[in-house]
Amino acid sequence: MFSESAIKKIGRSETILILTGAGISAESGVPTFRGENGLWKKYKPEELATPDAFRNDPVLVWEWYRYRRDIIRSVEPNPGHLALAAMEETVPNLVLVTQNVDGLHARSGSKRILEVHGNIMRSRCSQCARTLPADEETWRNGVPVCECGGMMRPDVVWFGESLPRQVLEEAFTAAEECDVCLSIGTSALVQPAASIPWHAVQAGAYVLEINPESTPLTPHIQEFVKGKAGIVLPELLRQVREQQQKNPGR
Ligand code: BV8
Ligand code: ZN
Repeated sequence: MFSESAIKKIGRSETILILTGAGISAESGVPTFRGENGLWKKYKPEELATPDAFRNDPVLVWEWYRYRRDIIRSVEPNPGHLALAAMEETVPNLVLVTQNVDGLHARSGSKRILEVHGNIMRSRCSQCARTLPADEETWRNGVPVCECGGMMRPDVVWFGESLPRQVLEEAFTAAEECDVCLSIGTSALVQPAASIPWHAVQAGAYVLEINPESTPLTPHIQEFVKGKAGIVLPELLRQVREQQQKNPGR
């Protein structure tokens, strides 16, 4: 499944940057964006995950986000999430950048997480920018309202919106400083998040991609492992641990 050099590189690395996409939550039962049972099947991304869609029909947009929140509440992190959380225990500087808004990395125990597209379980006031966790929202006529009277929106980054600058800069810096980068379960299409592994490529890091299908990133990296994150990641962790036990010096 993995080359000897990949196992050695990852086993010795002190600085790892991980980018995950919807694919790592697929085995938990959270539909991906573009897959056969993709979230976008009924709607196009441009139709719902945009400021215009929210301006035109906030109740429809919130229906879609509440539907997704219900799915996320009903699922558990899968062995792929858990393997990344376990990895963080032994790698001194591991940064986990996720495009996902489902919060499953935090629920699986990962700590150093950068959520570049926000978090669906939080809402933000369109007027005063106050944020609230989902279970503290006050709903009126199909949308949550803020104490200030403003309408609240899901605290996620929509198409056409900028990513949180601070978080994105941290992700790019981590990509430029890492010696190993893992790109997992992402179609590597959505910018600017998709360019994070490119910064690692340009900085000369060892880049390994785990995905059931190749992506625009695949031709430019050191190793492509075709497979599901929930199967591949626990096996990767096992082989790295085995290699480290055989050769204790990093
Ligand atoms: C911005 C939060 C401008 C909301 C999301 C043309 C060219 C280039 C760019 C653009 C363009 N036209 C428009 C743009 C910009 C646009 C963009 O990149 N569009 C794409 C579609 C071309 N980007 C933006 O709009 C960004 N903002 O550019 O602002 C700007 C600039 C300056 C100043 C002001 C404004 C904002 C993008 C963020 C959008 N928000 N999510 C929500 O969730 O509701 S994006 C959303 O889609 C997800 O968060 C995720 O990031 C993305 C989907 O990507 P993936 O995660 O990769 O998911 P996907 O389904 O695509 O792939 C899943 C993969 O998993 C597949 O490869 C599959 O094979 C694999 N898989 C399946 N099962 C498994 C698996 N892998 C492992 N294991 C498995 N079991
Ligand atoms: Zn407010």
